[in-house]
Amino acid sequence: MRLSRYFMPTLRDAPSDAQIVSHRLMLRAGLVRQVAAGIYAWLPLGLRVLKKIEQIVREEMDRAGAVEILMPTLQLADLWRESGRYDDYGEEMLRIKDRHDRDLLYGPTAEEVVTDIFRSYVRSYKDLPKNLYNIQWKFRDERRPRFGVMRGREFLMKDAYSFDLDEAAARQSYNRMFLAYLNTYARLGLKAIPVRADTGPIGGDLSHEFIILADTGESQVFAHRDLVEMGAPGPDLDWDSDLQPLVEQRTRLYAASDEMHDQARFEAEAPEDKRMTARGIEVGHIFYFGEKYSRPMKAVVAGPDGVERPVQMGSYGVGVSRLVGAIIEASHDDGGIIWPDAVAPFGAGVINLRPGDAAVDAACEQAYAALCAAGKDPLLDDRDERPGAKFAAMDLVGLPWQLIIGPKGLADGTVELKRRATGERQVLPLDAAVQAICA
Ligand code: 5CA
Repeated sequence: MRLSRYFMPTLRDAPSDAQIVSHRLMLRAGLVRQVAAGIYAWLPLGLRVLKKIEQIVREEMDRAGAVEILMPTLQLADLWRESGRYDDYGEEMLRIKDRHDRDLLYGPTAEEVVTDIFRSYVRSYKDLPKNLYNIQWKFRDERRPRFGVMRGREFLMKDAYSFDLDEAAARQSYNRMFLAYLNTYARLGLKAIPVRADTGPIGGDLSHEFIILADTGESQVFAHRDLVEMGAPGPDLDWDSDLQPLVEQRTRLYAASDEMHDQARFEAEAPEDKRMTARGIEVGHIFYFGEKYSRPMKAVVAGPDGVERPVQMGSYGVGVSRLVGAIIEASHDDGGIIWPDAVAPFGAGVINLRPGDAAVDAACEQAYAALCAAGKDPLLDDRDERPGAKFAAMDLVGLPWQLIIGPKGLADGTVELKRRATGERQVLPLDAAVQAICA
């Protein structure tokens, strides 16, 4: 992409109401634009990051055996009356009437819709297990939308729903999602801690939140330090094997968010030097709730004995749009964002220090073509701007590599290559610089 033709409206200063660094940087780097309180338009750079996160989440869901569908944002109130949640949900639910005076709502989650889909087609244990997920916008009329996309009213969520014949099978489905989440966050360059959690309005009795550590996080976490150091299981899991030992390894050590915290247990289970208390951002939440929806909504399956019973369900959410902010909270410096390679909006920035200079233009075009051919998706800053402004913009938007090409270096046959994360700079021939980016 050539910046002269792109739309990347960077700002020198962030609006003063942006309280946390990720929100300020998202506005300054031109990732999003607020349309109404807690409702954002995604600008080209932000959309690229959102799509990359979405794709990683999708690949890890698919790997763990979940199947993608797409449910609508608008739902019928009648389905929620069946589950009994229509009246319980309260003011967070955005309620709408259509021209026929039917009650609709903008879905805050989709247990009812997916249960209705399931019960329409599946009747037998032979079709189980099933896990259906979608990546779709949700709306919750939060009392205090804040921190930009981190606590929005409209936000993008990946929500998966598992269906099993009995509790043991449902536990296996839960474990699959538990481990798939750890792999997902690891690919996003994040260290997420699974903590025991309250189930809230989703209901049920087994639940974990996935929290990444950040000082600005809304959640308080209490955890055994060894858990923080424990890695993700990795993609080469046999997803059909017994996953309980891997999950137990990660749930044995104390970890809880504020609502579930028990100080006496924490002190008994973690020696003092291993006790970590920190703030964090909830980037995922998984629930096992058994028959909470299947029983009232009559989603039943026949077992091998021919007897029908309510299907056992769980639901599994990832805050896809929240992750954009969360990743920035975890990875930035005074100059701006530092994108992990996996989600960077472009693989490298090429800075033309003197547009109009034939030799510099030619070298930039050569680098741009080579990086395109290698699939590195470069962003070429070919604008007629001062070098200082170009450096600042490139640091702000945080692409992993900067390839800086100017007349002085070219006279010696060299360009400059900067790694955004470390600030490390190398002076080397153009080909070698392109190779280093592609390595
Ligand atoms: N039905 C379940 C799981 S599918 C559910 O709705 N879970 S949830 O309420 O915990 O939401 C899932 C994830 O969405 C949260 O972990 C969080 O990362 C994200 N999320 C929730 N509310 C917001 C919000 N207001 N803005 C941005 N992200 C949010």
